[in-house]
Amino acid sequence: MAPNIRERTYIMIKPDGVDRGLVGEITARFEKRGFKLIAAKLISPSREHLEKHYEDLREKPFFPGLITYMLSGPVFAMVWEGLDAVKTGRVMLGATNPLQSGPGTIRGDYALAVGRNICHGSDSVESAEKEISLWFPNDLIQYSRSNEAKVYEI
Ligand code: IDP
Ligand code: MG
Repeated sequence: MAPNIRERTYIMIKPDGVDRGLVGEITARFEKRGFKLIAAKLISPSREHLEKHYEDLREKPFFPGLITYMLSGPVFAMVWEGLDAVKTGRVMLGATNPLQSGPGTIRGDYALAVGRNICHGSDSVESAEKEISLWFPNDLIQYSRSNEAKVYEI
């Protein structure tokens, strides 16, 4: 099967990342790696919206604190497309606990606490699809890039 260069992932800069001025830095990493930007917006989501986004974690003891943290300011929501975007996005983010994230990863370079780990990335293609439709319910724009044959062997 041909490699899927159209896989999409949902990446979000959390309120601490926005507040610390890391939007450009984090966005630049995905751009420079070769991923294609599909959508981006700065948004202040409601509590209900965040509870839906994190619904799988509802029973966790840290859930209330997580929602309070996520409500502390706007988030920068993005969709990125490219080869192995979901898995590679997670590798670029680093481990959930920044102390276990290697240098060179976003969390490994800019964060120290699990509850202030500055970014989110979908953990599977299935959750990426759910998250993209939750955060970007309207049709996403379509465009082609001139550099695709420089990024991929096509
Ligand atoms: P992920 O963001 O790496 O996918 P998840 O397990 O999905 O990690 O958890 C969602 C978010 O919840 C984490 O990014 C982190 O902000 C927060 N979180 C996870 N585990 C803990 C914890 O033990 N204490 C506090 N916050 C946590
Ligand atoms: Mg997760």
